[in-house]
Amino acid sequence: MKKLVGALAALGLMAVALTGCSAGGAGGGGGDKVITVGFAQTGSESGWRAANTQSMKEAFSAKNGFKLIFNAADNKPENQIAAVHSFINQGVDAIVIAAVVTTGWDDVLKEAKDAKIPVILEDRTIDADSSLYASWIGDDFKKEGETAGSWAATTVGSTPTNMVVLEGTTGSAPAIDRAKGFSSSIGGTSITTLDSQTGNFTRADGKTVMEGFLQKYGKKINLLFAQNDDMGLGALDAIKSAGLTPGKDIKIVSIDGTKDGLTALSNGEFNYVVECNPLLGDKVASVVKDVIAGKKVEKAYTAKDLAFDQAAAKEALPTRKY
Ligand code: GYE
Repeated sequence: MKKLVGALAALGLMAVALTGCSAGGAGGGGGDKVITVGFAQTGSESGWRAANTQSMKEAFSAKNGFKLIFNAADNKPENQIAAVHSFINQGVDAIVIAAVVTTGWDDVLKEAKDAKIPVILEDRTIDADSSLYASWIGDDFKKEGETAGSWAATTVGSTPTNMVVLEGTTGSAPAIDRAKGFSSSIGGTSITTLDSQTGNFTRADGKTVMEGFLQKYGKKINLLFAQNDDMGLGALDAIKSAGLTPGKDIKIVSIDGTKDGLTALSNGEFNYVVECNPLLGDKVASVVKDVIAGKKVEKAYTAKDLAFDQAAAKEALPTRKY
């Protein structure tokens, strides 16, 4: 169960630092049979996603013994289920899924199980029974939300503060879990949520939704929680067009830690950024090889995430990989 995965990850029982992990068993073709993997990616909504796709393509390369069948679902759950069906029909050796939403997976995962094709989840968790997939490799979204919320609580929580929230894709694990984590951290503070709406993890929608918030609430808004960098970056345009100064009139906290997000932070337009590591490819490839070789793998591998204030962003930017 997703809840179990979350609980175990929260307890740190299965915490594994992915940074610096080699691909383990994923190195070299060495005469082994080529492993055909179908990867059902969400789409191409954000800078985080671009980095994740690149990391996956590099890890699942021919050089590493793979044939990758890549599908991007344009963030439509029905497209993604269709892609997984097609992977099953093609008889791939393993299926990797970055699930658009947490729900609706049982039937197609049972089909994969009947066809004896192992499923590995990367990035996003799902609600299906954990017997339907071999492993999950990703980040602790609830903790990211908690970290962002703790910053807000410490920085502005003791004075009356009106917050607006740009949520990620409705029904996605990061949108659900980041909201939960953030709320738990700001409980008992003077932060009030004026409004919370989805911006679908994209810059364009972040901008449009922020324009709407500004029309409705104007200068009342003191704080923006953007559930990813891209929506926060889109919101910058809306805030500047409204004649306000981002980072000052409206403080901004976001999650991901992309180069663009950290640049906005180092310029003082964002105030705090919590990292979500997208470079999961090597670990996922190594787990896929182990599963296919019949080796025992953990049910969950959680990446370690940092958090940045302005000084930390300036220090990190010159060597930032994504
Ligand atoms: O934060 C966002 C992306 O699932 C963690 O999806 C990922 C999220 C990430 O579109 O930018």
